[in-house]
Amino acid sequence: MSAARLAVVGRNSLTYNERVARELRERFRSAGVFVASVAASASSGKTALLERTLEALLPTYQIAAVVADPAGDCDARRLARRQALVRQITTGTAAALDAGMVDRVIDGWDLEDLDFLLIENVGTLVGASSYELGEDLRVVLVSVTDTEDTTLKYPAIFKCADAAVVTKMDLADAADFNGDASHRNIEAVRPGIPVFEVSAKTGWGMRDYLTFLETRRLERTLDGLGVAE
Ligand SMILES: Nc1nc2c(ncn2[C@@H]2O[C@H](COP(=O)(O)OP(=O)(O)OP(=O)(O)O)[C@@H](O)[C@H]2O)c(=O)[nH]1
Ligand SMILES: [Mg+2]
Repeated sequence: MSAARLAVVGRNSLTYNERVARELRERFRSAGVFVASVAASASSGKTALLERTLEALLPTYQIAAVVADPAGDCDARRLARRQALVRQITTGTAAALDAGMVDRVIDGWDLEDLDFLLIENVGTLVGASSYELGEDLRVVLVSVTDTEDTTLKYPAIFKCADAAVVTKMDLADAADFNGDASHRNIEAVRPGIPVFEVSAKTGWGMRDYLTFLETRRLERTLDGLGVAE
């Protein structure tokens, strides 16, 4: 295929994704469901963060989760133990989720019944930023076992994120994690982004992150109702 043809295909597929994402966003808004996606490299703690989130919020809210992996349904089975609605997307060789995959996997769900829809993207820092999924909030994770330079090496995913979560804080000392450098690098790439430090294992730091999620959902609801600031 020629370079020109490739460029056209690339542009068309992006336009298609933007259209599907816009339709999804309108459906989510009119149903009143707040949608947050989580992206990060493999094994950085995305599913563990979702498990903790479900554990804390399920007594109060109706929550569904969509998880994506190249193969298998391990993550869906982990989350299903929390009694939430869960579906797995198997992406095969696709680098990341796109809006069409989300659209298909939520088929049949009554969105009006949901307060939150949580989406775990495929474990990669490359490509997960390419496609909007109609979400209200994009959360990017970085683990203390990653290098503090991760943000500088993979800026695209941080530039389009609304919040950053540093995970596995219980391992910070063992991993010789340099929190100042990590925060400095995140701030350099995405100035002003809220940064949360958590341990999904112990629950440390989860309160601030969960309060943030709830607040963003409430703000979105009030915006929809036209309630002035
Ligand atoms: N010590 C510690 N381990 C954690 C924490 N969060 C996750 N882990 C461990 O890190 C490993 C990966 O966690 P997952 O939650 O599966 O990570 P993931 O990002 O969903 O992984 P993929 O979906 O495969 O990309 C597991 O062994 C978890 O038990 C944490 O806060 N502290
Ligand atoms: Mg996972």
